[in-house]
Amino acid sequence: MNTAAVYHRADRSMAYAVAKDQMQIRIKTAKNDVSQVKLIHGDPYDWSKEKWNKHEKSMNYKGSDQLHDYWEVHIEPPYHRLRYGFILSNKKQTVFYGEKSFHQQAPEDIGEYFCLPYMNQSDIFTSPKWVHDTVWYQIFPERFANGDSSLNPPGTIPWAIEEPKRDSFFGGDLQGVIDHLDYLQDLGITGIYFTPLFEASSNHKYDTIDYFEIDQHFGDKEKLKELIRECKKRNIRVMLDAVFNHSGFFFPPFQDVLEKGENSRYKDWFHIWDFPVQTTPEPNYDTFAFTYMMPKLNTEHPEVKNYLLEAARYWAREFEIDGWRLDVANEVDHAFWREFREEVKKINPDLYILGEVWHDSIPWLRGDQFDAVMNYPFTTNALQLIAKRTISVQTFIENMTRVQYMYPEPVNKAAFNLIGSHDTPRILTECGNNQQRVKQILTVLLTYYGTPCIYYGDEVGLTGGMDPGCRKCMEWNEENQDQDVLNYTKKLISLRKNEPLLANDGDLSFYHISENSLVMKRESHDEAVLILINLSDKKDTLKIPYRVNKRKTIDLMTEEAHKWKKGKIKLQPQEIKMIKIF
Ligand code: ARE
Repeated sequence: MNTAAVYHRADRSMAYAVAKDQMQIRIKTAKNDVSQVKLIHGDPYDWSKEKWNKHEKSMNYKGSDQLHDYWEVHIEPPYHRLRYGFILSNKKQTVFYGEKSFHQQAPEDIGEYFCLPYMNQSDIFTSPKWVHDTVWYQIFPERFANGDSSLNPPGTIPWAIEEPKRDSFFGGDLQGVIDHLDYLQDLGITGIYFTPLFEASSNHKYDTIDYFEIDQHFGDKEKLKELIRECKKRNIRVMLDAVFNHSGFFFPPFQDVLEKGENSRYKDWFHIWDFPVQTTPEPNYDTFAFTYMMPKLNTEHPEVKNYLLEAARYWAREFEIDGWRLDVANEVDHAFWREFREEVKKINPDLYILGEVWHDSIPWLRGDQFDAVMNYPFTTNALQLIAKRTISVQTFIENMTRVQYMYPEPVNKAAFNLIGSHDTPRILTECGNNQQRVKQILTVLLTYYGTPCIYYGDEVGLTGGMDPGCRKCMEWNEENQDQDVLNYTKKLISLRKNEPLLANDGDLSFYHISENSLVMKRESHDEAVLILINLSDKKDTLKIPYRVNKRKTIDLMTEEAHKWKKGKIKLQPQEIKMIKIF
């Protein structure tokens, strides 16, 4: 047995409470090495002089990535505490694996076992329940709709008459969003994520000048209140974008430092290397990336922290927003985010805290900082398999399984899944203008667990490369909209809303039974939905290893009974099927 590949740690990703009396324990072993894993567990205080009163429970094989098999088990320790170890077996040997080492058999010394000392309610990772049922729509306000031309910035270009450049303005504003809320309600989305709305000089507003003011070209606070009111009428939640890692160049405190240098009362609000401050040939202060126009804020400074936390509280309290998306969240200190969470949850315990982190984000997802992160690993893998065809079905399954087991299940079920954003090329462009591939990738997005987000315009076939290409004006002329993809998107959102298994009631796993077709399974108790996508230009017949005899099955796309032929499903080239078994 490859014991070097066996890994477990009693931390928040492999051993955690999902409820006061429900523990989830995971372990990973070398791929195809171990045939059985048993959890051996007992109460830390329930052992007699002779021997510890131990119990055994088989663990379930859940899936594999390139190197490991993943095993999982739920247990309900009566006294919310636990000592435990693992009995691993394959054809050749059986070993015990505990906190200290391997043994030929389960040791008597309780100190050899992993320990979960007590499951306190406040240590249990929770995210707002409403998020699990939300379908998001991301709006880049400058490009969604121009509802009030009196607000147009100087040099505003007529809507959509040309490709956006880095410094283009087309006059999108909040009134334009209000004017199209019926369109969004008809689409079926139930949450809007706005990129920044606050006063800033650029068209993207990530260069904040005033954290307490709506950008004059988007509208004003009354207009935002009207928008949020109109959204609430339509059961649409609203999430704003907080840019706390850096300010804009024209943020008055930074301007004060530029003017007064070391004599400025704000000199410690930023990471200035030395004075006088210079911006060329390179800035002599920390910035976002290498952009001198975005000086990094010193969020460890009490005045900066209090200023930004007041902004976070203000918009949550006065405008009853439902969520904060946190820009460049991974570069702000953890202490700031812990206090941020405390403060905003005091105002609204159900406020969704979404961090923008493009890499392994477990340091922010232990329950004390973010509720979720933007799931860019999902984005990358979905695009590579379906849009670009640069990875195989097997690699996709292995990559997604790896991501699944990097995080506790409650984290996966609140993950913000996206296939495109204002920072990535448009999915239709990534799919080589292949409409069927867009439908396939939208299917994966809207049947995956977590909370899905559609980037404005993807539903009507907007194209575009990297920023600024991916920020074209929304297409409102129906003749130029891809009505087929629009209707398909509506259908998927409706299916997700009406079939809880497709949202977050069901576990998620993959069947690797074909290299041409992706097969996902959403399952809860004795019901399941199979999502089958034939990625090839050939027919594909799939033998489904799921007990279907004497079960009702329905094709969710056609709403007709599905006739199995000896447990096989035939897919036409590029066909998408969703079969419910109940
Ligand atoms: C734009 C261009 C730049 C150009 C710059 C010049 O994209 O190429 O150099 O203009 O001014 C905002 C604007 C952007 C602007 C940027 C800088 O929206 O249009 O850039 O400001 O002025 C990383 C960060 C991630 C960040 C992305 C952009 O980790 O946090 O880079 N995303 C947020 C917002 C952006 C915003 C900013 C940050 C700044 O969502 O919209 O940009 O507030 C890999 C890496 C990621 C990397 C990702 C994208 O996957 O793992 O870390 O994200 O690529 O590059």
